[in-house]
Amino acid sequence: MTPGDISATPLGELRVAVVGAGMMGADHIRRITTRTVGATVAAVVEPDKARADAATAMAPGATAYSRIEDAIAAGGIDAVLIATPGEYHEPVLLPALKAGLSILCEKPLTFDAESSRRVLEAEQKLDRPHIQVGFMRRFDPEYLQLKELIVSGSAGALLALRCVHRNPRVDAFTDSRMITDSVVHEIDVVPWLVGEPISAIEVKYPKQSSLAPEGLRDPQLVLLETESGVLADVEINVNVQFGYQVSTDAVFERGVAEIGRTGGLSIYKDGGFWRTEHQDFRTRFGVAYDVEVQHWVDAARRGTIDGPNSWDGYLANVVCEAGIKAQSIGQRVEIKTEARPAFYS
Ligand code: ISE
Repeated sequence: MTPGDISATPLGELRVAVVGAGMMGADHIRRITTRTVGATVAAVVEPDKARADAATAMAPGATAYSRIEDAIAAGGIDAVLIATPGEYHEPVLLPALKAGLSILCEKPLTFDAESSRRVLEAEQKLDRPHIQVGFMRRFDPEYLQLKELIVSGSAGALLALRCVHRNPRVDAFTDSRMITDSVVHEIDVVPWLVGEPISAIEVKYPKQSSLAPEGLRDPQLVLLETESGVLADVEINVNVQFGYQVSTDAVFERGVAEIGRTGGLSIYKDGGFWRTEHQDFRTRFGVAYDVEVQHWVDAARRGTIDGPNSWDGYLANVVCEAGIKAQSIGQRVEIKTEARPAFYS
């Protein structure tokens, strides 16, 4: 059996190597093992033995490796799902591309725009895009409905987006990670919703939370401008303690739409109202992740991808870099739009 030859498996199932078995990797392993149709976790690449053991216990039949090169050399995998932190993506992407495997890479594509360019170059040596980037919001039912509303024009033209992105707490976070790890989601989803690229970014600092770790400016207000002047303000606020919230209000000429009021159980009791809230992205975007992975698996079995590609990942990194510059100089930074190569159209 050779890598990428899915006909070699008895059921034609996509044999996936999950790279990184931390919080997100473990979640994807559970997803593929219990809910995704047409795929199986054949390998887990994780240097930490305790995590690797826990992961293979969830995925019977999966072999543990500590390096992607060893998993590829052993054969028996058709695809790679990369769920390590962004700075470790490039060393996995390059050998996986060389082996011609289908790839789902968690966001961000890589750590910065320069490393993303190296990945694009390697991918373009192949016959077609092999990398789908894990911007899962594009698969969230409410984001999809909002996009439909924008495209339909039934509430008039879209004027502004008011985005809220709140995490209960973070440990090792820096100002730049606020952009590259968190706001990167809005940096991807805003142009996708609006249908045009981001042309400028600016960062403002409200009164600071005493709950933020030393050295982190939290919250931040990130302003994204698209080419025709739609302004998206993003409140990124990562130590709110009470829960995980991602919502967007869209302001149209003749209406307003809201998405993301998705907490769970509501209780009216003792003269009051109480509602539970998500605690992290695994539940808030659980459906989106399920749909995303299923789309990726179905597409990989057909020899294609079905979702944001590495050009989208690269563009997001270009905007992230402008955002980091905007943080440091305290000014609005303009972004030049690059034409999408035909390979990624
Ligand atoms: C995390 O890595 C994610 O991707 C979450 O969606 C985001 O809300 C969080 O801020 C990131 O740290």
